[in-house]
Amino acid sequence: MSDNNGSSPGWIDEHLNGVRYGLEATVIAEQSSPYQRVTIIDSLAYGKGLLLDGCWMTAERQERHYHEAIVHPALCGAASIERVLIVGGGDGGTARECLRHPGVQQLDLVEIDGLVVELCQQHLPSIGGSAWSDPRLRLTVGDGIAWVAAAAEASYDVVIVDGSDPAGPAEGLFNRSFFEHCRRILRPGGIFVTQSESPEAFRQVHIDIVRLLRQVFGHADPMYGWVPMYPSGWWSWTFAAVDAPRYHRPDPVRAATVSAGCEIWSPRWQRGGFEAVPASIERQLASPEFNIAEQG
Ligand code: SPD
Repeated sequence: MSDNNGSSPGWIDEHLNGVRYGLEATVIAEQSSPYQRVTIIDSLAYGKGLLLDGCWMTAERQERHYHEAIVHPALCGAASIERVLIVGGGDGGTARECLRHPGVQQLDLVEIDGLVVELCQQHLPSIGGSAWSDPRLRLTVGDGIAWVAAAAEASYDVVIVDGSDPAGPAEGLFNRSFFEHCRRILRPGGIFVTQSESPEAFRQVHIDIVRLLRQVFGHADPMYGWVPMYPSGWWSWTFAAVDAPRYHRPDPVRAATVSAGCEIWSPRWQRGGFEAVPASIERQLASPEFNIAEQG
């Protein structure tokens, strides 16, 4: 990433595998926590934004691509949505979208890095919006992996993992043991979802996540969309359930409640996102050889 903290904008880039993804912007705050470097920028194209360890996380004028996509297929599909857990999501955007559903009675948000919450509340208040003052939100600064391991069996209707890439503090959010605990704490009819990286820029990571979730939950399907500031811009979220892939069937009343206020998500957009599995990934996920080779 460029060290651009002057008064005039310069290029700020995430570098990945020989490609850089950049915005013309000014750094307005940068601090290190025990977990990572937290950077807030002000960009010409997308407004203020957040990077963690030099990787793009969110920005005011495109965060809806990500937050609407990770929330509404789960919140519209689960049998009940009274109790919802978000692991990560310290910018507040996922919480804001969850709390647009009147059926949510308690939303636990467990973010490991208090500095992310602090800087986002200070510099990016529109992303969390009214979520930060909503009495249904219970914010805990702590380890989401330990939270999930300690949570009672069948205690959440929806579990949302809004972490960063599988390196650094988010690494433990992508393994079998974590996913098994997430399955254990889901109520019958519940839905799990995690951001599952880019089918282009993180292809193998993406495939491994989908495959592992299918093994652990029984049903798991990736939904594809776009987050223009992320590597390649092409992104995915993978939804999982034990009893049935109920994330494919949005409840019409819940969908109608939120869809008029959405910029990206609608039941139709969601159908397209689940259908848009690239042919080679569909073959790879279906291949018995691939699944045997990947086990162990
Ligand atoms: N490569 C970036 C992946 C980031 C996923 N989480 C973003 C946080 C937005 N709430």
